[in-house]
Amino acid sequence: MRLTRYFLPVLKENPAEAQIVSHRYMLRAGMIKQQAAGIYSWLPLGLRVLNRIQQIVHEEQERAGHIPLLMPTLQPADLWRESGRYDDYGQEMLRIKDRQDREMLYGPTNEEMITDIFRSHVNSYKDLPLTLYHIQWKFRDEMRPRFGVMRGREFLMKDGYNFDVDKASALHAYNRHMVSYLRTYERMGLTAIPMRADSGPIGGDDTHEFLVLASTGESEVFFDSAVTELKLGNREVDYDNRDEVAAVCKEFTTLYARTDETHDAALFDAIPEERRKVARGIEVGQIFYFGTKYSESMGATVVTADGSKVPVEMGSHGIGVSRLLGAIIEASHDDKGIIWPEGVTPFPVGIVNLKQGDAAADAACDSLYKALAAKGLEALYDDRDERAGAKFATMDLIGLPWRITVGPRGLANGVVELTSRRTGVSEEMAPEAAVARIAEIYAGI
Ligand code: 5CA
Repeated sequence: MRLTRYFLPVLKENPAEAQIVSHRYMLRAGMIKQQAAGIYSWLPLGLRVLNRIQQIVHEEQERAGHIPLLMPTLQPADLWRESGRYDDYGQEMLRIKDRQDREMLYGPTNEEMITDIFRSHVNSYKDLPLTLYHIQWKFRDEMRPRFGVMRGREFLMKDGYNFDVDKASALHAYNRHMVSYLRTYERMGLTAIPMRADSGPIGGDDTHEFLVLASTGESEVFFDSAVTELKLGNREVDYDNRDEVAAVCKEFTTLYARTDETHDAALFDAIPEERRKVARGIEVGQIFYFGTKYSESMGATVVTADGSKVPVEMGSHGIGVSRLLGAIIEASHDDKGIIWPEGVTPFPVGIVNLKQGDAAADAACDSLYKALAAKGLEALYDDRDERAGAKFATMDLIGLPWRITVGPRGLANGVVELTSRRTGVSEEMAPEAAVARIAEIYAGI
């Protein structure tokens, strides 16, 4: 993408309404525009990252054997009357009437609708296990929408629902979600710690929240610092193997890590003092096992192997897709701007032409751009007729992890400069070597 042909409305000034760094940088980098409290347009750069995050979520869900579908944002109130949540949900639910005076709502979550889909089409244990998920916009009329996409009213969520014949199978689904989430967050460059949590209006016995540590997080968290060292890495996990999946969950949930809702001071005090940490965290996901809470009230049953009819065992599992942009920026930035991890960056590399209009510099940039494209890497080429300083400031603000700087002086010696946004370290090399290096960096991503 050539910057002169793109739409990147960066702001020079800090927007007064933004209290935290991620909100500030998302506005300044031209990623989002507020349309009403907690409701945003996603401008092209923001949309690119949002799409990248969705792609990673899809890949990891499908790897775990979970199946995508798409449910609507608007739902009939009657479904929610069946579970009893239409009245319980309160003012957070946006209630709408259509022209026939039928009561509708903008879905804050989809337990009722997915249970309705299930009961319409499945009635035998032979069709289980089944986990269906979607990535869809939600609306919660939050009392205090704030911090940009972090606590929106309209926000994008991945929500998945498992259906199983018995509790042991449903707990395996819960564990599968935990492992797939760990991998999802790691691919986004995040350390998200599963913490025992409270189930709130979703209900249920077992629930974990995934928290990214950040001083601006809304939750207070208590943990053993050793938990932050745990990594899933590239290990292969067989999602059908219950013991293997459970062992990974055990590894990640044995050390003490809880939110303030479930904090137990006695257990916490038993941790060696130097490892006892109190901090703040951003909740980027939550998984729930709630058994037959919805299947009983909504009549979703299956016939088991011995011919008896039982309510299906369920759980629901969410990832805050749009919130993740804020969380990633909170975890990865400096005073010049965002530093995208390679896994989610809107463009893999930026090209800065120090002397636009100089025949050699223009030609070198064009050929770099094409060579990168030939390797499947779309560069953002700053081809504006601007000072070098302004071009660097834009690149630093929007946070592409790698920058290739091209100028007449370097070209006279046959080199361009490759700079890491994270370390600030620059290296001179031939243009072909820079392309090869970028290709190598992104090969496994
Ligand atoms: N049905 C369940 C799981 S599918 C559910 O709704 N869970 S939730 O309430 O915990 O939401 C899932 C995730 O969505 C949260 O962990 C959080 O990351 C994100 N989320 C919740 N509310 C908001 C909000 N107002 N703005 C942005 N993200 C939010």
